[in-house]
Amino acid sequence: DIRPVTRALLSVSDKTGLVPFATALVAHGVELVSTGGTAKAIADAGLPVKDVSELTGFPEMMDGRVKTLHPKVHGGILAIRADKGHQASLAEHAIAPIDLVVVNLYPFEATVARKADFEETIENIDIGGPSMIRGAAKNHNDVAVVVEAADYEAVLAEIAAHGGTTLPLRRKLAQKAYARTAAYDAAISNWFARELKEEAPAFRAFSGKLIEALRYGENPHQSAAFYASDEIRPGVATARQVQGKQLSYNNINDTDAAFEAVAEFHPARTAAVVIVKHANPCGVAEGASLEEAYAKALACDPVSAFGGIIAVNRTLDAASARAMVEIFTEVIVAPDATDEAIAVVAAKKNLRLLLTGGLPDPRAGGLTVKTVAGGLLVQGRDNASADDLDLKVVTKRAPTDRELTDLRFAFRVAKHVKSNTIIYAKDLATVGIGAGQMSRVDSARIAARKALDAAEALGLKEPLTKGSVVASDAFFPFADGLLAAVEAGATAVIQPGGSMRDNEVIAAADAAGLAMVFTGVRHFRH
Ligand code: 93A
Repeated sequence: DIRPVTRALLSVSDKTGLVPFATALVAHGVELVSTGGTAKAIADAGLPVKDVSELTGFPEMMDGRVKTLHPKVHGGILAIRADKGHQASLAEHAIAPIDLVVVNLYPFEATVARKADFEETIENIDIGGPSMIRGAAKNHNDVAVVVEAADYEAVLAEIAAHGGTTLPLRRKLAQKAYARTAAYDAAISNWFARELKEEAPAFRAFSGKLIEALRYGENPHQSAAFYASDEIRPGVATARQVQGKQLSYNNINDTDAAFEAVAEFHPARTAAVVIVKHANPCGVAEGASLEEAYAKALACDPVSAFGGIIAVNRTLDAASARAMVEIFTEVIVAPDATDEAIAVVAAKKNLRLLLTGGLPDPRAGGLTVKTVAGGLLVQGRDNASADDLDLKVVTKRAPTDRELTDLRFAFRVAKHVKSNTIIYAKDLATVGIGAGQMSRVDSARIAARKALDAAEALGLKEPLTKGSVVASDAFFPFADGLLAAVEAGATAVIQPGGSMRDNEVIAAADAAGLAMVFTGVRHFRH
């Protein structure tokens, strides 16, 4: 199943590694055929190369839209070598077989990323390239197809060792080729969907480029891999890992949760820190500095913070890094870090440090995807920001300025905690987080219980929920959840409102002297 390589067609937009690859092919006696720019690059290196127009008898035309779309090219790629009829067609039409197709496509994704205008983006949709790739991959029994420079070496190694390519390599390359054309078309379709502003309702193609295979998934018996999507958003998928061992599936999931949460806090307004454990925040705080914010976030639940993931919204500095390395932490993720902070983290060999180069825009659109048996559930991101809330006071007492600041803070955090969520906050720090309970009352009680534990650990006389504010991700269906918060010492409440029993809940709040505001926005997160 070795197929010698006599003739190769090279047509690449990204010319990385092209000349050394072409040089090696020529050394192995391979005849090269190329499109305009690729042929020029090869000829400039002093190598023999035939222009594709020589093969087709047609010039490249229509601004390059038609260069390789011709039977002389596609016949040479698709002909089955062992088929007598195909051989006869080759002979009849004087078509030379092509044994190796090397194509990388017009940079459509990069064109979108640099926000080119509509016309230019359209022009960067490659037609001839995918056609050759798909043809060569279909005919992988006879033809090898290479869609990225990373595979040049493997092809050369086989030619050197066997005088041609082996079937297993050609099959692997064919698989990769279709992954590439599928991802390419998905990127085009998704760009159209965004241009048409049809977010959730439009059918979206899903595609990803493999970042790396992971050791395992959520549990050791599950396989896993990490893929980059075509969404342009700084985060764990695009981050630079400065140090530490490979991220695990759970690390990636938790780091994402932490970083998306911390991005809710605009760095020009405040320093903020989020500590995450099992995809839920166990401490969130704002402060005058990251160091201060970290201390406040840690105080919320120092027990859970052990082995957690820390996200910060500003450049990580040495003072905060020094505080962070005091306990065992899995990951620190930051937009950036000072050299001094990087040096502090370096002392902890296993601690992973990720730098993203920026914060994602919490108001940006985009989709979330969840698989269900036999289907995909797709929705627009929850991009409602606490900065845009139109708060409505529903109680006799209006919140004080201080309460109001904490209420906004608490609701900002509630968005990033699994439902049912109850958040107690005081002085721009969470003091009790109740997450993921089936009943809202339980969340309120658990959050209060955790605040008691934290107070005990810190040697305080009373829990920090005394005089706190409370946020609920969704309305209180009954007054009981609210009463649990009153019992814990909350003085003000923020919640979406909209329950059939809002009046009961408001009456209970008034009776307890609470101030309550409705957001009209719900933050379910399941
Ligand atoms: O505009 S196209 O869709 N029409 C074609 O016939 C065609 N053939 C190859 N684009 C086409 N290509 C693409 O040209 C390749 O996929 C490659 O990305 C690029 C290489 O052009 P050049 O060799 O001129 O740099």
